[in-house]
Amino acid sequence: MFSDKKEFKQAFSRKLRTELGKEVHVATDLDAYRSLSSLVQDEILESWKENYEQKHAQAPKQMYYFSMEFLMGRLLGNNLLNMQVLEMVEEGLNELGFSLSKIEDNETDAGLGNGGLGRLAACFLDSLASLGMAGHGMGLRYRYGMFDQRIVKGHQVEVPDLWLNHGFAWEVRRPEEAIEVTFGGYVNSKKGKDGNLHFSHQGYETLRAVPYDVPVVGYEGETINTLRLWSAEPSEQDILHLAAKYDDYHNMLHHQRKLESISDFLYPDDSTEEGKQLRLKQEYFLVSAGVQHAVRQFEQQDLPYQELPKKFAFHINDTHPALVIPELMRILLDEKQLGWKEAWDITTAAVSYTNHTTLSEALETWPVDMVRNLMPRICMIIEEINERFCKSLWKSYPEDFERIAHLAIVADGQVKMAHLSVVGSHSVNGVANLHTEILKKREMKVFYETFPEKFNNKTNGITHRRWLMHANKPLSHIISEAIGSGWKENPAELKQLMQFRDDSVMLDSIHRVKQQNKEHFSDWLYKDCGILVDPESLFDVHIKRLHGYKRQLLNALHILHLYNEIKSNRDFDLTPRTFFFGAKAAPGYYFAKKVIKLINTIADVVNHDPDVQDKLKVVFLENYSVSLAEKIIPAANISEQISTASKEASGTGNMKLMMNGAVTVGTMDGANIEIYEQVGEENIYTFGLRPEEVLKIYQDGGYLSKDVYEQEERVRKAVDQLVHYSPITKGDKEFRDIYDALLLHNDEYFVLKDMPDYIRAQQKISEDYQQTRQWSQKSLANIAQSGLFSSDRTIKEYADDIWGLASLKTLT
Ligand code: 4GP
Repeated sequence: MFSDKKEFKQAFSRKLRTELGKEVHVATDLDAYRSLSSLVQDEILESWKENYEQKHAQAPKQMYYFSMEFLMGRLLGNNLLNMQVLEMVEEGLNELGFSLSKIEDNETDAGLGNGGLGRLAACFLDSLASLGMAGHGMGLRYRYGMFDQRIVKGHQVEVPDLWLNHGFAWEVRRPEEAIEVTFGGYVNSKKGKDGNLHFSHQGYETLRAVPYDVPVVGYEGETINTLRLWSAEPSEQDILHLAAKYDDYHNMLHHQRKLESISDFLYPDDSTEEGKQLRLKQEYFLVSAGVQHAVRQFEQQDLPYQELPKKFAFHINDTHPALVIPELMRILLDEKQLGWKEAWDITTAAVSYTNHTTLSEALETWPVDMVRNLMPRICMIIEEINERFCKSLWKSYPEDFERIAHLAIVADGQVKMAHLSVVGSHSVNGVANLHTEILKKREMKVFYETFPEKFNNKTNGITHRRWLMHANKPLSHIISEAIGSGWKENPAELKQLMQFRDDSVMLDSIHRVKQQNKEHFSDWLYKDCGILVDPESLFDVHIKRLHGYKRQLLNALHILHLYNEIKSNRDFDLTPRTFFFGAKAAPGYYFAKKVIKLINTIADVVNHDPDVQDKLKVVFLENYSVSLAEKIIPAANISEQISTASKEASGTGNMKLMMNGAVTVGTMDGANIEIYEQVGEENIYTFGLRPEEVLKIYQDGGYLSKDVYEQEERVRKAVDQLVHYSPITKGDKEFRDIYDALLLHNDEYFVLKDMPDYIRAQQKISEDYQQTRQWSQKSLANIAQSGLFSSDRTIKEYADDIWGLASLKTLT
């Protein structure tokens, strides 16, 4: 890497000249981004291969993290940080007349994910590399990532994400490592000399999976892992086939285009199963390419296949890549001629599975016929896994028909992917204590009784490098001044900040930095989005996917309640507050889109009402993304984590906000509970039904939301504004469906039930925020206790308990 600033400036200016033909004084920020990223990538490439050959080849074991989503965000800043040249580069650029943050704003987010699950995968990659572990990502190179969200007249409009338009600086195409993936056709069986049946797949179509490798640079640049993204291309062999099959050139092109479209786009649904054939094809495409690649790598070591699980671990991020199980079986059985038991032992020892949600609508199932048509041999293997599994159950639980029917992998014409994942792996984990308990005691109760040893918890985490060191440099700075910089390597050391609980200088610094961050964010918001907010107001932040259970509607109704109070009482005492929302709704999720419209309508009314003056402001941030999160999180005072208890598996936004000194208002759900345990009740605002209460009410068939509506005037007044003539409806019926969901359909997510207690918690926040010193103490406690939620901790647990993965740092 450039050894000093002078060298960097020379190299950067040279890049501008040789790649873009520009001199520094005429270069735009986009030019600067292109040159800088290319320069950094050159540096990474220098050590990437060497890194691989020297370290990974001798690595005792490698782990592949299979995921349909990797929500990476921007990579420039992160790479500079991890290569430890960020400050030097920033200074050098300043001297040349550039601002690094403006340059960074020219990088398009790599948005190859929907939300929590995809971003978790990205944090995990950062931790794996930073801990020096050989853990790589296996994903798809979607041509279009998560859609761009535009707000037009208050409505969400989806626009394709053209993230590759300026090229992706960090990828390396490796056509020489392409792999053939087959679809369709039929299976022939023949009795072999050994007396066993042998299967061969014939009459299929072939697709070429071409890998694009993205280096994942660990902290201090010592380890560089790989995120391998597969792209679908026609196979040359198949082009000849097609040419023979079609006499019309256009028909042939059309067919070919259809094949390639497999990696065209990411399904934009969070926590909801789409059930579309193309999605199943995507899943198999990723899995088949990835597993074939791994087996080839293993074969270079010249070991018996039985050793495979000692050398490779395959982790499946939710059930989407569950076909890893039958695909590995297929290779071992049909290509390597192993017997069933041997192949099965290898497969189950190599595969582990994480569940990310208990929402029933997210449970993946596929019609057996669809699986058979697309992947006939895979389907046969799944059926055989099912048959053998059911037989073994019968042996252990004779005549327990109920259990067998409950656990079967194939039933009612459907393949149940969660069942396949549990049966075909050696470890099943949830993502927060509560979530894992719910899996064990409810959602997967019978599986847990059958295989108790497989179940374990791994509470999620986030990378403190991106979310604190990079996103919030001023805060990182004061932390290091107070406790030294050991926390960067070992975030548990953040706890030492607790010594400063009563230190006025420290508390003032915490307050000042938050204030500066709010001003900085407000400036950006004004300059880039034309939205004016008051940085003196309390910044209340609700950022996540839009979903019924995440209850943005509860927040919106509370704002309506505050508005009503202000309107009915001019002297209503309210701490001035700016409510920020950032959320994308799945394009087909009608209710979620209505809520977006409602929030924008409320914003329009509240922000233009002179009676409100500076007391309330509502901002819906368009196109919420990783890079937008990095901007707003350091500026947040309040973190809204208000899901219906028991529904949010873990949450990770809650951890990012906490780490940046925001105080949570939340239900006892997911990882909020663990945050509560860390910070203590004086540093978090909890409210609402507890998970066991929610689960009990569901069991009893729900509650009568009308009762709350009738008894609670504040609730009634807010809800009525959705349908009565009001500034919100202006006589329109637009929000009738929301009203009906709350009252007619009995409020599935307990919005009304929890609203009075939410109002109470919010009132308390308004009062407490006035006490600056005490508030800074809460903020400090949140930062100090956030070390547990570093993904380094999570990854160490996965590595020790599930993957058997060691750090390569010890090998140097
Ligand atoms: C999410 C969960 O909803 C969230 O609670 C959790 O923190 C995150 O996974 C990571 O574990 N689930 C999804 C999904 O994103 O698509 O199911």
